Amino acid sequence: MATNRTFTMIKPDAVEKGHIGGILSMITEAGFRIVALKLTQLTVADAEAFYAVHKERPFYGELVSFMSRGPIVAAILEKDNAVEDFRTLIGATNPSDAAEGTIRKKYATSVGENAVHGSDSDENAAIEGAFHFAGREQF
Ligand code: DAT
Ligand code: MG
Repeated sequence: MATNRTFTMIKPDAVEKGHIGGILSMITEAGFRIVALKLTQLTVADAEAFYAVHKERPFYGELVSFMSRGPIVAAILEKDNAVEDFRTLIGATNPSDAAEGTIRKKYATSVGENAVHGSDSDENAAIEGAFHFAGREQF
């Protein structure tokens, strides 16, 4: 069953470059409501677990060290058709393939450091959101 929430992270590259405000503006201007929000940092173990599905891929080590190297912004977003519409808003994984008007087109610098995460299914959105936010932190 489709739900109306997704989970996102503004990744360490975008936080380091000062793009938190710009990215949150694109998100809210696209019609998403922020229902949970925090600045936090993934431990190496958190990043390994979050990206466990990629553990056999050659870029896994680099991905884990990148995602744990500095603060991220974690958020839960609400909108009709949230998961799919947010994937459209962020654009392709590789910013050189990302469409005009997408967050990755504007802010990402490489396939490895691509500014934002967006959940790929309703099930993962629920798991990823619950990892970061207690029920009383979700509005
Ligand atoms: P997405 O973040 O668009 O869902 P994904 O789930 O396939 O993409 O991969 C997760 C992250 O792993 C991605 O945001 C960046 C990194 N990654 C994926 N493919 C990569 C590659 N070929 N080289 C380096 N990093 C890669
Ligand atoms: Mg993915």
